[in-house]
Amino acid sequence: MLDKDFIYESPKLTVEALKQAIVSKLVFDIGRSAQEATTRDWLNATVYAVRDFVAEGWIQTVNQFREEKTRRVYYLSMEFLMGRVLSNAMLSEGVYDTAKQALSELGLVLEDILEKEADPGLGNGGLGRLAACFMDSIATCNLPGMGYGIRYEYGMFKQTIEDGSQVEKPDAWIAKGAPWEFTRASKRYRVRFGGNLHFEGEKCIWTPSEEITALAYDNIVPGYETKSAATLRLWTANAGDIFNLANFNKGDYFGAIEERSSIENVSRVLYPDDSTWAGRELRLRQEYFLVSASLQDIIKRHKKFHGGKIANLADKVAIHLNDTHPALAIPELMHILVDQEGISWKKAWDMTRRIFSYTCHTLMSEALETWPIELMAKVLPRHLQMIYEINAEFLEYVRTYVSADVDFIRRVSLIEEGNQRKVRMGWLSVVGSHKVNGVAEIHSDLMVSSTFADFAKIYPERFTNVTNGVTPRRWIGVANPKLAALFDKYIGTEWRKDLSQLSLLKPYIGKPEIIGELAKIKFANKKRLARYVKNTLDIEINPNAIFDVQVKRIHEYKRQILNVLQIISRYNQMIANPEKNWQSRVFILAGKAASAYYTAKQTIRLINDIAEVINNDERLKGRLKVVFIPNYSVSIAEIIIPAADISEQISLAGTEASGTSNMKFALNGALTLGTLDGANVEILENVGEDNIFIFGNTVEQVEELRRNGYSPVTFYQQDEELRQAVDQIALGHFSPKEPTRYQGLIDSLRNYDYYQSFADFRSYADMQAKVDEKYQDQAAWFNSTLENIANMGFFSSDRTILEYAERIWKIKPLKLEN
Ligand code: B1N
Repeated sequence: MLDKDFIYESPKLTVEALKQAIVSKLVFDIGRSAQEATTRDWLNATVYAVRDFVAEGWIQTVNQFREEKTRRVYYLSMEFLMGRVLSNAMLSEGVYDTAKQALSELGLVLEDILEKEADPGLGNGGLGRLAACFMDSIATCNLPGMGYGIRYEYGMFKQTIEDGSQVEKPDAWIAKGAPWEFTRASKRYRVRFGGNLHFEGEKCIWTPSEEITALAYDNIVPGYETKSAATLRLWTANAGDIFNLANFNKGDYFGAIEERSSIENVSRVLYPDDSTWAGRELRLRQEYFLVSASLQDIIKRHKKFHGGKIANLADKVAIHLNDTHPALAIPELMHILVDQEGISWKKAWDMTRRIFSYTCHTLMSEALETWPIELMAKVLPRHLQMIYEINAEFLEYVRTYVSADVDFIRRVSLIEEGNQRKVRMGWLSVVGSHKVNGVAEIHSDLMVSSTFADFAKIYPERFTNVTNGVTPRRWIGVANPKLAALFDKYIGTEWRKDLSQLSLLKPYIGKPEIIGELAKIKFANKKRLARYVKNTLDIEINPNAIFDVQVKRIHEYKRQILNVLQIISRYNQMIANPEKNWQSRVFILAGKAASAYYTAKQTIRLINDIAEVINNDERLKGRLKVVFIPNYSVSIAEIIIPAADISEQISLAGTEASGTSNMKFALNGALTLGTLDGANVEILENVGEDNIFIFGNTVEQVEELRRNGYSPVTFYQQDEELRQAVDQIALGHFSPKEPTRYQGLIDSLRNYDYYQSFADFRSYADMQAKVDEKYQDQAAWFNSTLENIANMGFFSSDRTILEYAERIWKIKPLKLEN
């Protein structure tokens, strides 16, 4: 028996010790000899060895939280886009070089092994990656917090390009083995759906008709240079031994088994929609599955720590909703408190509102979740009933204290009336939370002046801003080791945990030595990307050209099409004036389109079509290239972002809530070419207008154009270069085998252009010319790069998470025992 106070002290990890650990894992855990082991076997053996090392601090953190009975936060998210784990974990634990040496002595190359690791794509884009950066920051800042999500068997699809078009392939990431996770066989909860309700007096009794088991898988998220580690708990649906008894009794063996597989569908696949919303029954089930399993787990843990008491739940627990996707947690908690714990409605509602907070990530109307009443009545009858009750009480409050105006009441009701009545999940999230935040200043301002304007009247103190951030450990440490080494040399190593220290680089601005080193690092990273492009696409790109990069989900509001129009116009000018001293450029684009999003898929095809024509036009002498890199993902971002000179952030003002790639690029020394949208506005404030290329209409100008009846065709007629580019696409210049391929796309632009690409075209093209000009003066360029880096400290996700901790969750970093 171990003494309760026994703390395991690991010996200093030497190369020899790690070597032995890896070989021992290989033989005893994987069952292979060194002679027969594949690279994947070595990867798994290395993971197991490093995992042991991380697990030790993790167990200690978990115990300490338990003993201190501290208030903690639970981050509920349908997406966690964690990326590969091994190199980040080794850097966090300070064993990267040790591992490299140990593997080398075993005759292996660490980089080859790292390349074998699966990149779990359990998220779509910015929202999921933000959740991953937050987990990293929670761990590094020693915050008492834990993430809850779904362990999708198939994450984001793999994108391949066939004949220029996107083709989706399933990503069976678990099939290759998931060596990082711990299966928690004892953590299983029943999640119930369907059935009906009856009342016994005041009491509402729900008799569900279906049941699924949720099984827990834990992922350790190591903190940087701290023993602390956070837990990300992901749920898998398991039919267990629960079958539809009625079917069995009817002798319907097959029906009972069939049901089992339909039940397990709940955690089968991630919905590939970003900033839009697919109102399908399976998605509703997924959302409830996450919520129900997580709340049961949270409450069970709370009771265990607090002598079975639930009355103090709101003092000890904060739950955060990552967008409205887990908003069913609000009626679910009410259901638990009122129906199961017998707490009065009033008390339960008060607790619920103190517990929840909610982040709104988009104002795009097509992303706002609303569930049809009939669907909710079928899948979650008790929750619908709860929502009705919450709504009745809320509307009564509004009528009494805010406004009795019928129109106002209709607008704020949690139930949308009309042909089909629907539950408004955004409204529910606002009403059930004590704080609601947007993700960049401009977005938070728009949130209270547009989408939530009525609610800002009802609850003015509820709305706030917390600007997004990114973790420097992954986005510099892992992705750009050369830049990390440069920082270490000039300002020491603390920037990894306190990014504001990047400002210590300011005295070096204008100093040729550091400028030269920065240029060298950028060049090396560009060569690394050029190698990747050569290997995957067999396209040669010149690392002396400007690498101009737009990588993100393909979406009309992000305006990849504006980039395409500008590339075509540049191409035309180069052909028209071949003798001019053109600055070489490589336009690099990447990103996935939702599988049902036709226009986005057409955009990918168009990019590949223009790439085909441009890359093969010898008149350009290689001075212009266009590359679409397939399957954009966290691991590919790690190669692309450090190699960029220009970061394209060109969404229509007022549409991109924040953006986070804009932050990653600027931190890695790319200059932003962007609109006054999302966090671009704050990047401008931090880096200064001489070090960023801002163009395009402001939110006010965009709105004015809309009000006055925006007419894209006017811009088209007035701008010859724009007109030529548009006409070429329309007439099949880039799709000679199918000249009408882009007819629909172009008609829609000429007639509607909802995201006003035509209106911003001229200022965009002019700003691109300024980019060329500035690049001529390499010293000035890299000085701006350094100005960017030195002023980007604000954009660490550590700053973001500490703001949430202090202002929203009211939790404190833990002082760790040694
Ligand atoms: O969230 C990011 C922001 O930086 C981006 O600007 C924003 O577009 C992104 C439905 C979404 N908003 N909404 C989503 C994702 C999946 C889904 O099913 C909506 N993603 C964002 C982080 O704040």
